[in-house]
Amino acid sequence: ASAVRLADYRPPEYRIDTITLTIALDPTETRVSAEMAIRRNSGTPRNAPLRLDGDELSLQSVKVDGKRLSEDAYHATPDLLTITAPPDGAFTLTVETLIDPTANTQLMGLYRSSGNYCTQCEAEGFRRITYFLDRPDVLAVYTTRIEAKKDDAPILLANGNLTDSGDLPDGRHYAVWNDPFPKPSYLFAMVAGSLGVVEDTFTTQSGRKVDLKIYVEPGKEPRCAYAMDALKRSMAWDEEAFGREYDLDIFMIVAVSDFNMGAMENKGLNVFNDRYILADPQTATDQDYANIEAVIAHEYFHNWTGNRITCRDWFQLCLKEGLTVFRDQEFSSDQRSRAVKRISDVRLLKSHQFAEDAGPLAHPVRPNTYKEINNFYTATVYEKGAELIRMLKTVLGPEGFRAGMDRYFERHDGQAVTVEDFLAAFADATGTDLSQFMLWYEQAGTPALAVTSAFDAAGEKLTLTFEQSCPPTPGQPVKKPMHIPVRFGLVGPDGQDLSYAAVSGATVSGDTIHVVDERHKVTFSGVKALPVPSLLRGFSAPVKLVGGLTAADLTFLAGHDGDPFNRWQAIQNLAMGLLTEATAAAHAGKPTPTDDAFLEAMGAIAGDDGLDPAFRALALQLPGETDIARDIGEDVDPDAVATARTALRAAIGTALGDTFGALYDGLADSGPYSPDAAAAGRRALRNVALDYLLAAGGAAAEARTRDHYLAADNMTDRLAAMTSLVNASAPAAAEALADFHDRFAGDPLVIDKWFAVQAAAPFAETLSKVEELTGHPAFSWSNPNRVRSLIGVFATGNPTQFNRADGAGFEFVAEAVLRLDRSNPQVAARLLSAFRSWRALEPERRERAEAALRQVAATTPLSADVQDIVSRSLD
Ligand code: BAL
Ligand code: ZN
Repeated sequence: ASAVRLADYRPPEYRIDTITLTIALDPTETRVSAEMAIRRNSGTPRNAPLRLDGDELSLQSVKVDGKRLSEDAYHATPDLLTITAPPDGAFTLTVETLIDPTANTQLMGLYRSSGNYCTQCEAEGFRRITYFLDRPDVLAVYTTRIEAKKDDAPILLANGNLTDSGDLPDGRHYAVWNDPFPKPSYLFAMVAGSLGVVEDTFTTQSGRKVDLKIYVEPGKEPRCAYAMDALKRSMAWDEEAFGREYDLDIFMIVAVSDFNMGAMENKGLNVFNDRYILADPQTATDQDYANIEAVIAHEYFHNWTGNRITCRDWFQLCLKEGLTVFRDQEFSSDQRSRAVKRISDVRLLKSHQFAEDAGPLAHPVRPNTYKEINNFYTATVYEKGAELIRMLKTVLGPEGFRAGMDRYFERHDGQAVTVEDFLAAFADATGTDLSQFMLWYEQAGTPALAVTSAFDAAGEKLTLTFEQSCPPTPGQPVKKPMHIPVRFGLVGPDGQDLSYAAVSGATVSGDTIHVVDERHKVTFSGVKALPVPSLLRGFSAPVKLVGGLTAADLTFLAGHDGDPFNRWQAIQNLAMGLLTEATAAAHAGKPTPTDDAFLEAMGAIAGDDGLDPAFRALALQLPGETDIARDIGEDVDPDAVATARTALRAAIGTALGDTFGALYDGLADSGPYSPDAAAAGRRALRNVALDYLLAAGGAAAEARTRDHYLAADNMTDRLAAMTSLVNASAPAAAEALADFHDRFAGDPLVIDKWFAVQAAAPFAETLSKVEELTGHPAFSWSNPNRVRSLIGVFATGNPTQFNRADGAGFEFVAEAVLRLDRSNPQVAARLLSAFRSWRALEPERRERAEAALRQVAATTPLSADVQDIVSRSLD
C-alpha cells in the first residue's frame, strides 16, 4: 500500500448530500441498493470523473437519474467504481451491489456474529457495503431500509429514528430508519437478528424524553443493568460538565460477541463488544465494571466529540479520540476517586504509550503519514491524545478550557474539522497563543525533563533548573522545545506546602510552572525552609521527569506529599530504583538487594487506615516487568527483571506479613457485593495483601488463598485468588483452574479470564500450555476476544515467556500473526505490535525477535495492516 500524507489533503471533488440504502439481508447474498444525491464540489472541473471507494464489492447495476448506465460510461473493480463523465448538475446515482456477510471474517463492513447481522465501518468499512466517497469529510443524511426473513431477524435496527416498518410477502419484513444528522460513512450502522432488549428512558435537561435500549443475546438481559445505569449517568454528566444534550429520540446499544474494537460510536446505534456490556457479580470483576462504565461513557460522549463535530481526515483521529478519552476519564473521576483514577490512567499511559513512543512504532499524536489507518488506533492517539487535552486545561484553567470547548461546539457543529480548528477555538476564546502547544500534536517521543534544585538558605531562595529534550523518533531526528506545564508544590518539613514571596525566571500561574524553553530556570524567593520540590503533580505533562530527588526525599514525599498522585509516584520511583539495581544483580548472578527504608515506606502506606484503600492497593503494587524493562531501556534481560521483582515481592510479603495479615482479616466484607468504588477499593487492598502473603510463601498462606478462592461470592475475589495461586505455582492452582473451568464452562467471557491467567503464567511450560489451549473447544481463531485473551495476553502480558531466550515465544506469536492475517488483518497487526520493544532486548533475544519479524516480512501475501507494522518494526 502506498503512503497517504496529510500534506496531500484535498477537499472531495463531489458531495453526497443524502443516501437511501435498501439492504435485503441474506446470509451469503445480501443485496444493497444505494441511491445517492450527488453534486460537484466548488472548484471541481465539469464532468470530472467520480471515483467511489469499494472493497471486495460485486457490482450489479449503476443508474444515473434512474437510467441504467451503459458499460462504457463507468468502470468497476471490487475496490473502485469510476463514473467516467457524470452530469454537470446535481444528479442521483443508484448503485446495486452484492455482498457476502458470512464470508466476511475481517469483521469490517457487514458481517455475521452469532447468527446476527452487524456492521463496523470505522475507519474504512462502509466501502465494503456499497461504493461511496468513504472519507470522513463527506457528510450525508442516511435513510436505511432493511429487509429480512422475520424468523431469522425479528429485530431490524439502523441509525436515527424508526420511520416505518411492516410485513412483506414470504415471511419477510422491513424497517426504515432515518438519521436527520448529516454524518460521515464511518458512523453508519445496521444490526439485524434475534436479540433480547432492556429498556429505559432518560429525560434531557430541556425536558425531552429519550428511549434507551440495550440489545443483547436473548437470556443475557439481566447482565445489562450496570451498563444501562452507566449510560444514564453519562447522559446526565455530559449535560452538567459540558452542556451537551442528546439529540435523537432514541439511543440504542447492541452487544455482539465478535468485534475487533471495544465498541463503536455509530450515530444513535452504538455497537459494543459484549465484554463492555455484560456484567454481574459472579462473572465480572470490579475492573470489568469500571471498564464498562468508561466505555459506555466514551461511546456516548462521541455523540458530540466525533459525531456532531467529526474529523476532516483520518490524520485528525486524535481530535475525536484523545478528546473523548479525556472526557471519559473525567467522568470516571467524578463518579469514583479522582486520585485513584488518575494513577490508574497514568499507569496505563506509561505501560502502553511510553513503550510505543520509545520504539519503532512511535508516531505523533497527529501523524502526518500512514499506510494503513487501522494501525493508528493507538495508545498515542488515544491516551497521549487525552493527556494533551488535560494539559490544555491546565494551561488555560478550567474556565478558559470550558470557554474554548463552548466555542468549538458553537463554531463547528455539523462540520468535519482539524486539530488546528480545535486549538483555534481555544486560542480565540481565551486570547492565548497556542502555536507552541501545537508541537505536542506534531512531535512524537516522550520528552525528558531533567531538574536540578539549589537552595540558598541565607537568601531564602530556591532555584529549579529544568532542561527538556526529546529523543529522535522515526522520521523526526530533531525536536523543538515544547510547552510543559509542571504543577508543583514546595513541601516543607511538616509536610505542608511552603509559601513563597516572589518568583522570577519563568511564568508561574497558580500551582503551575510553565516550562517553555530548552533550559528554563525558575527562582522562588522568600522560601523560609529547605523544601522538597514535588513536581509534575497529577502527572501534569506526559514527560519523563529525571533527577532532582534523593531516596530520602522520595521517602519523605511518599509519606507526606499533599498530592496523592505524587505520593504514589514517589513510592514507584523508590521501587524502580531498587528494582533496576536488583535486575543488574540478578543478571550478574548475584543476590538481589532490598532496602529497609523502602520496606518501611511500604509498611507505612499499608498500615495507614486514613488512606483510601484503593489508593493503598495501587501504591503497594510494584512497577510491572515491562515498566522496569522500559526504565532500563537497553540490553534488557527479562528473566533478570522477573527474578528481581519476584524477590522484592517476597521480601515485602515477609517483612510486612503481620500488617498484611491484619489487613486481610480487617477488610473481610460481610455485606452483599456492590461494584461501587469504595467496596471495590477494599477488595483490591485485601487481594493485594493476600497476594503478598502468598509471595512470602508457606503452607498457611497457600491454604488461605485456596479458601479465599472457594469462599468467593464474586468474580473479583475468585479471579484474584486463582491468579495468585497460578503465579505462585502453588499446588492448589490446578484445582482452582479446574474448578473455575467447570463453574463457568459455556460462558465465553469468563473462560477468556481462564485463558488469560494461564497465558500470563511466568513459567517455561506456559508456551506449550497456550499451544494446547488453542485446541480447547472454547477457543476460536475467528473470535477476537478469544485470540486476545490467549495469544494476546501471552504476547503482551507475559514478558519472560514471550521473550524466551530460545526464541520459541517469538516464533509462536509470529506464526499466530500469519495465521490470523488470512482471516482478520486488524487483529493480526495488533498482535504483531507486541514486538514493539524488541530492540531494547539483550543481544541474543534481540536476534531471535528480529528473525521472527523477518519471517513475517518474508511471507506473501501479507495484508496492508501486517505489512505496515512489520516494515516499521524492522526499520
Ligand atoms: N471510534 C472507535 C472506537 C472508539 O474509540 O470509540
Ligand atoms: Zn473513541
